[in-house]
Amino acid sequence: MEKTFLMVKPDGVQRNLIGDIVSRFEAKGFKLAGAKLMTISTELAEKHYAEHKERPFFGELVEFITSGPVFAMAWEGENVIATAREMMGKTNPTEALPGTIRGDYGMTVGKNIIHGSDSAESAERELALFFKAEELIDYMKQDATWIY
Ligand code: RTP
Ligand code: MG
Repeated sequence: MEKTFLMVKPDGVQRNLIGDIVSRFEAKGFKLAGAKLMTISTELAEKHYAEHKERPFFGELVEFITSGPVFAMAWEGENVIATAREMMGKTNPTEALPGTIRGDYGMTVGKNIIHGSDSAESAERELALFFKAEELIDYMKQDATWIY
């Protein structure tokens, strides 16, 4: 089954949104495969956001994502990578639709509450950066037959 890497950013943690965000993905029918509260080192932040290294906002981005604890998560389910991105909403919260996480809670592009992998390649790379193999749990959920 497909897996993605999602992370409540430091602003989402400070604004007490971890529970709401976890609830949305649980209620949708996705399965949590791993999660931890952690502080990101500058080295990990630079690796995670390596694709943006040449962008003018790279320094601010790294500074922000390392500025406080984040809630890192691995979620599993059919088409979870693209569906989670839809549930997050557009990168800039001013363009994100109501009903999406960024649309409901975000105000600026720099503090947009949540990160989600944007492709299968990103998901694989980011899950390996943030989780050891043994931190991802493979288990059955009783409600799976009522979802699929
Ligand atoms: P993310 O990687 O954090 O899930 O966000 P995303 O895919 O929706 O957006 P991406 O293009 O990957 O950009 C990464 C993060 O950089 C910040 N950003 N700032 N100042 C700016 O113009 C600007 N553009 C992007 C955002 O916080 C974005 O989430
Ligand atoms: Mg991105």
